[in-house]
Amino acid sequence: MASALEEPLNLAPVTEGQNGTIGANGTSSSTKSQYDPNFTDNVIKATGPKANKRLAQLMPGLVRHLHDFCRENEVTVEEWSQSVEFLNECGRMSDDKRNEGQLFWDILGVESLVDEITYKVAADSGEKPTTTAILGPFWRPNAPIYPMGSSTILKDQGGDVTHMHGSVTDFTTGKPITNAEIDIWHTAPNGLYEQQDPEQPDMNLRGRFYTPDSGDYDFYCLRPTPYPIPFDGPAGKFLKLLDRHPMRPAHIHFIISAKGYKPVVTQIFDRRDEWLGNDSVFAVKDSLVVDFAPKQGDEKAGFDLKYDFKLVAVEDAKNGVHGGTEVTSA
Ligand code: MBD
Ligand code: FE
Repeated sequence: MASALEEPLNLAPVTEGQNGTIGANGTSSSTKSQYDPNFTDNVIKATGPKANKRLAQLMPGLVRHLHDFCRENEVTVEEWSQSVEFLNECGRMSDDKRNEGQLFWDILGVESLVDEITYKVAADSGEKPTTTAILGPFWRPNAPIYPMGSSTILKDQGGDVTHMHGSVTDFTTGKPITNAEIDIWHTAPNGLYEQQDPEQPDMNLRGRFYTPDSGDYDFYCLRPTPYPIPFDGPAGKFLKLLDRHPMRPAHIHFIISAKGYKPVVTQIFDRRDEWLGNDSVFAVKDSLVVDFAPKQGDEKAGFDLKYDFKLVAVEDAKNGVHGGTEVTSA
């Protein structure tokens, strides 16, 4: 074929649908479809042979769903512009203390869904259901490292001090796991994480603990408080437009990790919480609901919570053992 430069400029009409840009689009009587029937396929076909493999696998479905969605709902340019502004607003609002993009996916249930997909039990494995839960937008890296038995409470703001304890063991063998990291974070009684609240000391109500040979752990934290997810940004506006509330049931977040084991990201929920069945980010799972027991004889804590974490070794996970942590009540 001669090089394009040597050819005379060809301003003849492009064949219908050739580039996906000129087509029926409601003007041609040659097709029953209201829109260019080749448009979506042309967008999908634009992906080249050296594309990232996973993206090449994902994009046809994503483009098809998106295009069908726009066609089925007759989305207008004005509406689409609002979605662009919404995304940009999420971005502008986000920094190292605020993650509006994640919050948006959370209120649509998408983080919870991919959490379920990631950790789902193979239908025929017969293993106990996993009890992971979503990370959420408020985890911070490098929480302070404390010795066992210490408290994550850096400032007295009231609330019910809880002595939390239990063990970290291998899900398959039942053996204790040494040097497992327990990373915990939760809100203050005013319903704010420390990075949302200038009144709280940096890293308040966060901490990391490492298990000794016994695999046992214990520390002091607060019995958590139900709280509204931040609704001063686009995610909040979205909730209002959908006539939805922003409340999350009281919860404590954890990441449990140990060398050679699949890390577990999870949350536990207080059984007494009125929002348990109505979480604005859809993260509650039955097996993560726990009972705080009144505690006697400990002047530091009014409540006791026992919780055992069971991790699956990476090797066992490869062999089809799924599962993460499992509750053993006090
Ligand atoms: C949170 O505190 C949270 O844990 C999740 C998952 C989403 C929004 C706020
Ligand atoms: Fe949270």
